[in-house]
Amino acid sequence: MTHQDSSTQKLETASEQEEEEEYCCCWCCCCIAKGMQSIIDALTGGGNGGQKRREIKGTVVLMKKNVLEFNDFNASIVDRFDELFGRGVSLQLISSVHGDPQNGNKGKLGKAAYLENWIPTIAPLKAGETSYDVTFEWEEEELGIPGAFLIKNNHHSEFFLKSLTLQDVPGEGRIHFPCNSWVYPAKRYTKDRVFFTNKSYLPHETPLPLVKYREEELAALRGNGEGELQEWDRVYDYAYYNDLGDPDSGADKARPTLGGSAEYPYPRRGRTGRPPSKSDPNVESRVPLLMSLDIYVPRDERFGHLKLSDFLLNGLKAIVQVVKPELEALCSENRDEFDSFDNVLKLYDGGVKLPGGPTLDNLWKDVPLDIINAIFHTDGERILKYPLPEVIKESRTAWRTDEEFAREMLAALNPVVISLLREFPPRSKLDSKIYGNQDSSISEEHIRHHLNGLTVGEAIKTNKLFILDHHDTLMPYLRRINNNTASKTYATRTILYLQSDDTLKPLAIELSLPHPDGDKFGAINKVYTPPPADHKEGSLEDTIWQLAKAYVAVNDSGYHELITHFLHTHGVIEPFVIATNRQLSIIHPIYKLLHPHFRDTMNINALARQILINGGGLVELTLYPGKYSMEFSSSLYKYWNFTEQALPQDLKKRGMAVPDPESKHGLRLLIKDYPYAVDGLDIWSAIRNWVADYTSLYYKTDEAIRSDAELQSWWKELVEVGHGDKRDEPWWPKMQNRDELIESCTTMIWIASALHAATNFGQYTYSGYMPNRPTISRRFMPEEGTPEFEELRENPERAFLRTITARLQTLLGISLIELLSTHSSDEIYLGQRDTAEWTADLEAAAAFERFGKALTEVEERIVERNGEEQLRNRYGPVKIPYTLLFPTSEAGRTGKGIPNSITI
Ligand SMILES: *[C@@H]1O[C@H](CO)[C@@H](O)[C@H](O)[C@H]1NC(C)=O
Ligand SMILES: *[C@@H]1O[C@H](CO)[C@@H](O)[C@H](O)[C@H]1NC(C)=O
Ligand SMILES: CC(=O)N[C@H]1CO[C@H](CO)[C@@H](O)[C@@H]1O
Ligand SMILES: [Fe+2]
Repeated sequence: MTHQDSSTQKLETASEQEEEEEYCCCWCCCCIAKGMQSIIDALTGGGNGGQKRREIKGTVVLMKKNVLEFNDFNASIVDRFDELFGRGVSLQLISSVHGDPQNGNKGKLGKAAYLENWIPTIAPLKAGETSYDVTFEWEEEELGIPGAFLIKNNHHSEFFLKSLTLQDVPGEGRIHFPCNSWVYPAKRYTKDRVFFTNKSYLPHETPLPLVKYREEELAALRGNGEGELQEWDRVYDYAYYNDLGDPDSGADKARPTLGGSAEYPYPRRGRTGRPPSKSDPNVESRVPLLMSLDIYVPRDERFGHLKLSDFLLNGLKAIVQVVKPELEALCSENRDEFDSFDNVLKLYDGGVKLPGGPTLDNLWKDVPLDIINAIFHTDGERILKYPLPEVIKESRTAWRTDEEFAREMLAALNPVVISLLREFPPRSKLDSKIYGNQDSSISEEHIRHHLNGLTVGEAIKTNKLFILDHHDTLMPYLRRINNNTASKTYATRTILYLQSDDTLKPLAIELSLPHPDGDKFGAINKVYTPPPADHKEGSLEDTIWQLAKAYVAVNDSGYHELITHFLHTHGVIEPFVIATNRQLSIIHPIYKLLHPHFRDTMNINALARQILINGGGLVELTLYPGKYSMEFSSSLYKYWNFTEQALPQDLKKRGMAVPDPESKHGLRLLIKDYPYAVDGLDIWSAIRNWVADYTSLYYKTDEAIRSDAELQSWWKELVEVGHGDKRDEPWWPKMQNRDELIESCTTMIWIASALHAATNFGQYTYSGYMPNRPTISRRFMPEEGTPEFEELRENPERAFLRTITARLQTLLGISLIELLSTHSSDEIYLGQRDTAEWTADLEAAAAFERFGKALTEVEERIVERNGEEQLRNRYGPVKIPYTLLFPTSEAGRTGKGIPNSITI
């Protein structure tokens, strides 16, 4: 502790004592005393030797705790009891002009003021905000213009402080302080809570009296790295994913720690500081599942809004606590199989009757019935009803066509893997010393007659061949998955041909297994081709081809959930959330730019670690890599490249676009009707223009970037700690100029908003009907001469359904994705903010308004394109328009809408 720090502390103690003396036993006494004082002041010309003393009127907006928590009856009783005694909330303005030399030149403090008209609410459980008047005494000459304020909560329970607004500040007019923070009783903090106005300052431009407050606030948010963090803590810190397993419950529940090793690299998550497990000191103990979903996240990361918290928490709780055991009981009672597609369709017509019974009845107690009813469309009868997924709304069979199979690689949930085929046959990048020959066995003979007379060489040269390549990523895991889980699956390669109408036609599917004698013998490949054009539906050839496509879909759906969705959006963003809050002050312009894109992300990720991606969680239960799911996700982080997450870079890398100055956005798409890319580039450009406009207001030169100490610490920590396992990658931007700042912030915003939306909100649309995108395959392609092969011939539907995801996993899986595909009613979409007063800078606000307009124009273009019949990939045989990158949405499961951040 420096000398200066200790003197500061002494002074603070002194000022606290002063306040104690002023403290009155009840509100009324205070009011009377204060009123008397102002009368005396008025009579004597002010209490301070003729100083010009003014009153500044202000309004505080806050929400009380019980408004958000229906069931927290204890809190509301204590709260009301407390109000009778009139303990207060005190506020002190802080000067932005005059420092106190005796207090480290920190801005001088005004006199404490108290909330007035704190009227006990008549209906204390009603949701919403309440406003309170507050009147500050302010010695204009001595204090100048306020730039921040201190607040102390002397109540027993916390409240959510939304904002303070001052009217008629001399020389300034209106001043707004956005707060959006939970303020706990004063004893929870070592320093009083401080809030700043909505002005932005680069670090060196901060008014001197505010500098110390700025630094202290960041230090408080960084914490000291020690101890278990508590509900009221606001500390942002890093940890490995060492909380997924539960070794105390047995060796089969243990999972490797992800992050911090070359073997299992992973992005960091938020630290909770929970004690280690008993069996392994390097593994964090878990919160017992049935007790609570209360995992520490910094207080203001916890859902501060009613709708999402109710909806998501209760929804997940209901799935794990009620639906899962019910379904397990049900599926063990009956056989765990669907026998026909009709049988599957009954899910959506009649629903699933849950067995109930005394043991199960008990489970329902914890989750309010109205919530279960609302979320699972039950009606008290314990029938789970699922809405009809869009993919089978128009036609019950269109999903099985080759055109739809291929189209979903361009316009459905996982449109980010398909790439241009540059060499034939496709070669593997796996190390042949370890994996032997992993090159493809697809030959010219397999595909030649589908190329409209072109040779394979000519088709490659004219950019007509594409590939969905799920070979190299999976092969190293395949032996373990097939041997140690219930899954029986393949690594896959699918070759597609681009037809003149811009649709893709699958020409060959290769299914590969590791060699039974060992990796070094290479892969065992089998190639399947579509049945002849005159084939009969349900014929043997047709069934085999449908199964081959199903294995591809299985592979793709695992990749989608674990890599595209969780790792590439949820997982990689969390370190940005942490680094930003630790290193960029809330008054830093880049903090203001990025903060909306971090809303709720730490919280949903904490829930995910608790019940989705944990050992034995819903992800392991419903996806084919089973207990290797997160390990597999970690193995793919090795290939993650931040700069490549920029959409234009991603498209170029996959060969889906080439630079072309003549084309819109400077890129020519090789498949013109590639809905994800077409709409995505419009959104990308809108974000980039906004980021460039906004940052240019604050950084006039590249030097300004280099000399911004907070910005430099932010980036350094993000790279070296947050993504520390990849700190030595050469591609990290060095954050030395404005271009790097613009490109990096655009990429971050893109990942958190559009990329996540494109891969998240169509989940039920396409996967709600499991045969379209099965998540598990339970047996291999039947070989001729086996009973399974006979079944394939005799009863193709049953054979298909016995191969893909079983009934229990299907029901659980679609319950989950239905929840995850839904927007809560208080979602905030790209181009929107929770308050118009997020910044005091008029130019920044105007730039933001232009961003909103640009997005509205993007919406119009999307609607137009969806109306153009020749753009066949936007609808496909299933007739689902491509809306996943349509910026706004209503609440509910709409298949559109780009929330600012990853909230679900
Ligand atoms: C296959 O599984 C068995 C039993 O789970 C195990 O003993 C064996 O080591 C596994 N082999 C491979 C190659 O993973
Ligand atoms: C990372 O991505 C950038 C941009 O696409 C690319 O230029 C670079 O080669 C990539 N680096 C690696 C190591 O993959
Ligand atoms: C989980 C998953 O989807 N696995 C694989 C699907 O196929 C590709 C290509 O080999 C792999 O990279 C994925 O890992
Ligand atoms: Fe998500």
